[in-house]
Amino acid sequence: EQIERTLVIVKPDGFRRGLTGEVLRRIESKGYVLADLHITTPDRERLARHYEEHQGKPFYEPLVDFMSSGPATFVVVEGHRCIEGFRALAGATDPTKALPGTIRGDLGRDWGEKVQANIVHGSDSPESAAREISIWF
Ligand code: YYY
Ligand code: MG
Repeated sequence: EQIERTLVIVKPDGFRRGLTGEVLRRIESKGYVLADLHITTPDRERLARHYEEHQGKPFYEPLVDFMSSGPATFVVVEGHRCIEGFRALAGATDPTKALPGTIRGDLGRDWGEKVQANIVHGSDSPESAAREISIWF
C-alpha cells in the first residue's frame, strides 16, 4: 500500500493566533508524520498558482490578500490515506459550520470578514497534493 503525502498550511490567522503548535500536535496525535516544514510569508505569484481553481470567484482576491498578510507554516504530511484523513481533521471550510472535534470547529470562527479565515489548508486529492507540494517545496 502506498504512503500518501499531502500539503498542509497553517494559514496566517493560525500563525498570528499562536495555533501552529496545536495544529501540528493534532496531526502527530492522529499518527501522521511531519516530513518537511517551513515558515514563510506566501508571495502572490505562488498563491495564484496554488489557488488557480478559484481565480475569478468573489472570494479570490480577499483570499490572496489574506494569505499574503503574514507568515504561514507549510507542512508536508505523510501517512496512509492522509489526504482524506487531514481533510477530516480540518473540518468543513466554513468554521462556523465545522463540527466540534475538528481543527476549524474547535479553533475557528467567523470574524465578519469577506474571506473565511479557517486556520488550515489541506490538499483535496493526490493530484492537488503533488501539484501544491511542488509549488511550495
Ligand atoms: O479546500 P477548502 O480550504 O476547504 O475550501 P476551498 O473551497 O478550496 O476554498 C479555498 C479557501 O477559500 C477556503 O479555505 C477559504 C476561502 N473561501 C472563502 O473565503 N469563501 C468561500 N465561499 C469559499 C472559500
Ligand atoms: Mg480546497
